Amino acid sequence: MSRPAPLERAALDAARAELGAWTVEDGKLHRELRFADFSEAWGFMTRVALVAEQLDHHPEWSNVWATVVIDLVTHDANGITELDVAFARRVDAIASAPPAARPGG
Ligand code: H2B
Repeated sequence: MSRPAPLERAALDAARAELGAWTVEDGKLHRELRFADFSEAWGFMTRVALVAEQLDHHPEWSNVWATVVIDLVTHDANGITELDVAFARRVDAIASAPPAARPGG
């Protein structure tokens, strides 16, 4: 599949204005999310992982208990592309959805 080119400065500024929870760190879209506990953080990551497979676009991310840190960059393009912006929108939608019910909880 062909990959888009890195965003021009104006397009990147527009994306940052739209994606209020994200910053640009080290040439990557960056967001840190804090959940109530590990279970909610992991549930979120599971949903995001399914999107990553669906889009064939994968985050650099880490999890420490209730915190998830995400960095988005298109490795094939060596920069931030429309794919990263689209992925960030999906992350935001998942993050703002109510957490799933827990068995026994
Ligand atoms: N994810 C990200 N973030 N950047 C890529 O360049 C990328 C990817 N490339 N996921 C994909 C997989 C590529 O390796 C496969 C072969 O399509």
